[in-house]
Amino acid sequence: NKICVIGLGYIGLPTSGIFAQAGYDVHGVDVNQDVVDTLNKGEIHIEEPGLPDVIKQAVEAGKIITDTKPTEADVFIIAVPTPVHEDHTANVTYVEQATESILPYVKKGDTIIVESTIPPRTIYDNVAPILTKAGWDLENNDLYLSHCPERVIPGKIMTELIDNTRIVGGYTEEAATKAADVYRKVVKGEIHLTTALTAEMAKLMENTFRDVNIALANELAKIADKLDVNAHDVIHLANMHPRVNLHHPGPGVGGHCIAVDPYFIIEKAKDVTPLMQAAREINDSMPDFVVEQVDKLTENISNPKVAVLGLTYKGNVDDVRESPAIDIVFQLTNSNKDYEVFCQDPYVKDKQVPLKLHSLEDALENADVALVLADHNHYKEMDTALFAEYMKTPVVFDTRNCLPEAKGETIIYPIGNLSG
Ligand code: SAJ
Repeated sequence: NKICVIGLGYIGLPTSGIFAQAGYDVHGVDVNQDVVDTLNKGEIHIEEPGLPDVIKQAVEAGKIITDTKPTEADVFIIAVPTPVHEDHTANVTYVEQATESILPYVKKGDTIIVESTIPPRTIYDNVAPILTKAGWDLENNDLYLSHCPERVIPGKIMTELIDNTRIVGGYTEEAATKAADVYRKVVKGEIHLTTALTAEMAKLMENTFRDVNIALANELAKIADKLDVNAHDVIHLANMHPRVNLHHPGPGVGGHCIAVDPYFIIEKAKDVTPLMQAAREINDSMPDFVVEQVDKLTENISNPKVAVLGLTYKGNVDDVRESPAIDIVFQLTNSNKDYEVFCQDPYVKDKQVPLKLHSLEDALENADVALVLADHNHYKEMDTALFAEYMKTPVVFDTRNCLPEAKGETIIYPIGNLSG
């Protein structure tokens, strides 16, 4: 059995690894020659716990071969990105190009699965027409086309790929059955069969649910600032109710999923999505709110030195894409308050960001304020005595509510309430 995986990023590469482990011959495809060369050496170009060993073993055993072009296979999995245009509409070009790229290689009876996150109706309106134009009769299952959205969380991809439930949305019922058979070989979680359109919407609603709930928590942080109440105490107590699960406020929603996916619904239903649109605005406004709070904390200080701890979009990952922390750093450095900003992040390497990175001690040394923007375990387990030891004034603004209790003279402010 042969699988051809198109797109070897955060989803395609782990998926290739897991199918190779299950005994499949995997032909991985990436348009980037450097990625192909790296993988054929048994090395990897992304960071994800557990992934390097799986890929190394599979490449050494000849179970994964990588190329810039697809090849004949029984199953094709498309896992390419769907970025957004400036106007927030989805760019499905890569999905369309990936579909076109397999046309010379597909044969009757093959299974084609799109895992990329796509706006509702993309399978029917964009992907299927490419295949039907090439002469394949999808209604009669010449090819089995389906959408099986990925739902794994960065940092835990290798376990979630196996344990999570999967939604398998077929172009036809038979297509869903075929795709489910493919995943049954590797997935321990339940597999639910539905239509391609329902699968598209279910995936998008999962991330939208989270975006809207985070917006509610962020709005609470702003209310807390106005009414002088601690938002985290409110959340902690409200969540003791059996049917309440308030999310956590923070410096904004980053990453390439939650901050993007609601737009895929909004673009198809602009008039009836005021809640989703407001949630996006609220979450996008958080970097401004954080900068305003830093302004307040440094009100009487000229040329304040700010130590920024954490640049990634969330804790314990190395991903800085769409990270609100980067936005905050640039707002501070470009502000007319002459901030001196020293950034530190245990996961981020110099070449990933157009910023100079420092050690924790150098960042804190003589700083007026420390600003925590990612909830890395390093900070959760940090000795808070370090703040008083290195900083000029041990004032800490923990936008993630992740630090242990303050020791000595250190004051730790939560997001939304500068009176603590
Ligand atoms: N965040 C908050 N407050 C919270 C929770 C999260 O501010 O209470 C922030 C995070 O710090 C981060 C952003 O939201 O900046 C998103 O982080 P996340 O951990 O919620 O999600 P992602 O983007 O890493 O992964 C999500 C997951 N979706 C859901 O949990 C519904 C994952 O399962 C999906 O596979 C992934 O999107 C995707 O690829 O779509």
